[in-house]
Amino acid sequence: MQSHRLRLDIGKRLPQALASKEFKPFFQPQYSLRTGAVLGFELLCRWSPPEIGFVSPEVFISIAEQMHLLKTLDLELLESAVGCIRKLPAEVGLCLSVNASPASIQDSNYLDSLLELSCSLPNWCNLEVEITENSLISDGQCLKQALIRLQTQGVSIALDDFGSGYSNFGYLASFPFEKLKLDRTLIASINGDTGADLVSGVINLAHKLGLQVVAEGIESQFQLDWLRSEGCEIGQGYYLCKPLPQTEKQQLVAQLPSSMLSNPRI
Ligand code: G
Ligand code: MN
Repeated sequence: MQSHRLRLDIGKRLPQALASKEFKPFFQPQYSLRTGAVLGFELLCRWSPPEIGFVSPEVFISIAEQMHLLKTLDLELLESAVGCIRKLPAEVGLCLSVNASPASIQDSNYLDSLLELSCSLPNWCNLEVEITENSLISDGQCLKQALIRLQTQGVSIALDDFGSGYSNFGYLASFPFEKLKLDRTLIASINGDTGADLVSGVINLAHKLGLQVVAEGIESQFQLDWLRSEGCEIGQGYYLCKPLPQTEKQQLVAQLPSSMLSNPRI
């Protein structure tokens, strides 16, 4: 009952929150597990209205989707992120990863706006779109066309949360993915033998198909060392770095390229 009430409150607040730009971009660094260098950032949305407090993105994103406000939210977030990225020193080559909902991706107006924003990124920053594996089930063909259009315009595509739903190996070869992101539940499972064998197999399979592997949700040195030994190329997670707000990131930016570009834990 309480959560129903909360959803109603959030729904009422959402349009105003969007208009007054209360949704803030956060950036979680993604590191090369070979060199420790920052390769890019995943763009995450955070919202803490004063009268409600922190609202989990899972909650407000599903409400925004129901209210048909998710495309606007996604694009506004990307627009602020592009502003942040443009402040970074030009010599770094980075990737900006954004989570896109399948409904948004299949809307040609959204796709046009996304491509326009991607053109306003500095030329040393590539845009990458993350699509969750669950989204492929509903309308695969239409989504595939949209992803091919993005790819031909220079946007790379990553398959997100792999291993969290009904993972279908067929998708790996038939969609234009460049990266496979292992879901954090898979990373949490590598402490056990069965989990480790499974994840090792998935990493090998991805490599056979020419995909780079990104581990999300790395939370310990054990997981980090194991993933490096298995040849996983890219990692992100609280153990390496929490998502950074714009202001904190700007301080980090001041330290570029030396300390920010290298994670001492790797
Ligand atoms: O579905 P997707 O992978 O895009 O989700 C990203 C979410 O995961 C973000 O909300 C982010 O805060 C969270 N996250 C990032 N790193 C970690 C981590 O190491 N552990 C956990 N539990 N969550 C994480
Ligand atoms: Mn993601």
